Amino acid sequence: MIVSETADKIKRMEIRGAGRIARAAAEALRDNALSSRAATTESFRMEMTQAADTLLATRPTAVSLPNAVHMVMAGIKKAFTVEEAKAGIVTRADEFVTSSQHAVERIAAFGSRHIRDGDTIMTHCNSEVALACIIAAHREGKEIEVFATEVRPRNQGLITIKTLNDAGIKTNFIVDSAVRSFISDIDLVVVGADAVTVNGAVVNKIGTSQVAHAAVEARVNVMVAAETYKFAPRTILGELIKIEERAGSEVLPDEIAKTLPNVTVRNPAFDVTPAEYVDLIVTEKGAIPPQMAYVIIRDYLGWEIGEFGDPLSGTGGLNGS
Ligand code: RUB
Repeated sequence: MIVSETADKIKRMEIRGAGRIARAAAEALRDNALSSRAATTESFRMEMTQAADTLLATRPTAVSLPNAVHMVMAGIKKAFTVEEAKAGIVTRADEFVTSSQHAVERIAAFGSRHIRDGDTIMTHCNSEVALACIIAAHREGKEIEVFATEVRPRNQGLITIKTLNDAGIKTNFIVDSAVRSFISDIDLVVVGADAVTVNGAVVNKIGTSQVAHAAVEARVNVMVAAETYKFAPRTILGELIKIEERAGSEVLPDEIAKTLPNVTVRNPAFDVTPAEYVDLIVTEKGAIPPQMAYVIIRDYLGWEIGEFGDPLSGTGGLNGS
């Protein structure tokens, strides 16, 4: 798919969820490299940087996107010829997509161990990797039941209940504001992440922090499923994760909003759950307490991932090699 098409789909949320966004961006960079007619490495580099910038400008919160882009773009770094540069991008992109898919499978295997036979689970939004943990537990023969939230305003909960239904899992569908009413029926909260900061805070769909808060109050454990490429090296430097604020029309139709001149609709897409509300983050490298997020960034992503600015400055590789 050409870069502008992928970028549009990410912006419109036709491609959504942090993992899928990252893989789509890697694939778009690979296709861009393959179709390039650049005659010199310099012009190829410029073309690819423009493509990377277009993808990076789509949605600001999911750190998987810049991490994936930087890992792929690092393929150009040591290239002398256009052919080498193209091969570098293609190899890195394919590696990223494959390792991302393997990461989801490994997390499902690790995460399902924390789900017990008879557990009732609550999930919020639509996370591929959180659902993979739940489905793996079900396939292992554990009898589980799920409460899935609606997820206003974009209703990602509808995708979640379809997936759970298709997997044959007993599921309850609730409005977001019913979370606290049902939390005492829940044994474990399982959610995904768009970003994990160095201090173990988890950025995920708006409302996640309310779910986690209700869980903590009710002494229910909170498990976050997140691939290592969702951890954010730049937060080491004190940088904050930008929370995307989307159009108010997603919440209230413009025709109604314009009749209410004193009302401003606010529509942040994500929120921050502090580390203290999270019991466990399951990554493909193993399950860690959120306080160990620093170790994941240091040992598996590396400081030079390039997420600090220039997309060409990264070393890339899921192990930072
Ligand atoms: C999606 C969302 C998901 C994370 C993790 O938000 O918050 O929980 O991205 O998803 P949006 P995954 O719908 O706005 O993209 O596990 O699939 O990467």
